[in-house]
Amino acid sequence: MLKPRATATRDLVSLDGLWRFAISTAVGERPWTRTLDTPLEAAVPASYNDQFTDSAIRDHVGRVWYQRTVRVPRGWAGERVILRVGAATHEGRVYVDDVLVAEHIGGYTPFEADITEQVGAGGEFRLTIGVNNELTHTTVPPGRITVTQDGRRTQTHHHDFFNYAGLARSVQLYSVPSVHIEDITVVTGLDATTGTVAYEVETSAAAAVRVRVLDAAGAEVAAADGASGTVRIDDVTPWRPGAAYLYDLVAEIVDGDTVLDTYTQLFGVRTVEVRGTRFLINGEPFYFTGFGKHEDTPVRGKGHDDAYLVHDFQLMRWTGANSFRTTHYPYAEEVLELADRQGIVVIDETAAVGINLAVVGGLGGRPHPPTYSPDTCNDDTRAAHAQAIRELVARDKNHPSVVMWCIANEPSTHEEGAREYFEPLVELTRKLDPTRPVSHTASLLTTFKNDLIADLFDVLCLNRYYGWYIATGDLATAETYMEADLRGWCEKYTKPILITEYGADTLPGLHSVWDQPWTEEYQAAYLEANHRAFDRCAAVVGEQVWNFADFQTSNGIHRVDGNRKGVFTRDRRPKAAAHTLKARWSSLNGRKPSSSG
Ligand code: GCB
Repeated sequence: MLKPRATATRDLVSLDGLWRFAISTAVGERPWTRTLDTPLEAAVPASYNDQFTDSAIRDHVGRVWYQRTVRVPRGWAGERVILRVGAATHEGRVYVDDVLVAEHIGGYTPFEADITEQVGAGGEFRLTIGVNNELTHTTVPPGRITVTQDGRRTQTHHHDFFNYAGLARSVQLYSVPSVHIEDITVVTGLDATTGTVAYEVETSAAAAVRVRVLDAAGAEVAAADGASGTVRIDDVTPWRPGAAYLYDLVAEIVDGDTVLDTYTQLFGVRTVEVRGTRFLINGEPFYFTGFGKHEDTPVRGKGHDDAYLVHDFQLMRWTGANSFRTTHYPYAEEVLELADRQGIVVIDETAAVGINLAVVGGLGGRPHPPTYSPDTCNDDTRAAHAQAIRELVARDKNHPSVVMWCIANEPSTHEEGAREYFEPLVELTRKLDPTRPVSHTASLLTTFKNDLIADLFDVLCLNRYYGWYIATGDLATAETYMEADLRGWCEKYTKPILITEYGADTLPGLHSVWDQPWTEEYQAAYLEANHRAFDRCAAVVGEQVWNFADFQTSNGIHRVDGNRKGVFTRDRRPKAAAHTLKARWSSLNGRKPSSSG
């Protein structure tokens, strides 16, 4: 799926700004058929929850309505008019005047509607988008709605981050010519100093296609005729972690000398491979340093914000991080584009977080409902999960920064049904993209002894909290537990191990001379104890701390104004641990610590 761009044959209009806004209980039936009768306006892009002071809005479970008036540019006569919603969390319905033009399930991937038949160049229309935040056992992520004694509906789910909802990404209107490019896929290879670029251009109707490859200076380095093929770039400059280099693939639909449509797809030439216990980028072993993140900022919630994006990348670079995981859902496309340009390596995750009812039983393994059953995660959940994977790969396949797919965070992997649930999803991911490794992350409840699915995946991604949820405050024990855990996996599998989460909640300003959880010193010492264990295991190919920054969660006794495992506060000030990471990571430069055993 192409990201809309203005090109010589396409125009793009942003519909961001203030929209009329109401929750469903505040307006009557079929509110899209008239001007929304509401005193409220909400900013787009942003989650709506924290924009208002009314808890009935913040905690509303169900649909909300956004509406605005849109004028189609007068020069668009004869063009196709497409409306694109960057994300409607978790389900969206789009109306142009009285007509339903699009419906989409899945809160973090874009969707579009061709509204050419409903609108006219120069004309105005009423655009209404209904967004529903409900999570059930057949959505991704899953959740459950219950009704309180006083009749309020409440939402529960098996992830800790706040269920921010609304239109958190841009809404855009764009034009394309009647015969146009619908999609482009680029797959690159490296053959010594030559880059290979296999491309495929999909068009809306049979048409003559030509492509040109331009280097970063704009010089043409390869060209071909035809909608698919392979071109070669001599003396190629590969895309490398920390040293990004991007080429343009200029695709054109031509009729003789006339260009009917043109779209430029950026790409980088790089390869990714898992060989034995190593993770190779361009044939060289890569050691991940970085974070699990969230799209989470005050007031905006999960709303995309370019200033935070720039600043977060600056802070990551400052710590010496070379990578992050899009925990726990696909991030805005702008995030991946900046990662492409800055050479930051990305593990791209679906929104399948919390396919796990064993968490209800806790670390003590108390009885809990089965995760995989007709009444819990079932065939419909898996179908929604498969669709989430399809949409993720369709959107992000061309980003050189994306080196691995992560199809689920901390699912239940030891229960009956886990293998039946995951095997087809792994197969699907490999079919959609044979070029990238596939992973999921394993929670503390998944051990090398009880796990039923690790062999299906390429990399063992472990989320481990020794010294926090286990051996709390006892870092000597934590270090031995961590090492024993790693050794267990190493003995059973010849696969790279990536520590995708480890972290400790920390209140900035709280200090102690002793190993006291919640202090800044403890967070730093916790990380160091874990690092010593990682460094003793040769199969560990990286470490991503949980979390980059403090983030908002649902209310709960484990959380003090959110999850405080951030190395930075929610307003991006460093805790002491940020300096600990900077000292370790700055010198690594993508290589494994030399002390490694
Ligand atoms: C995890 C989850 C993450 C939580 C974290 C925590 O294992 O993957 O979403 O926020 O633990 O802090 O408990």
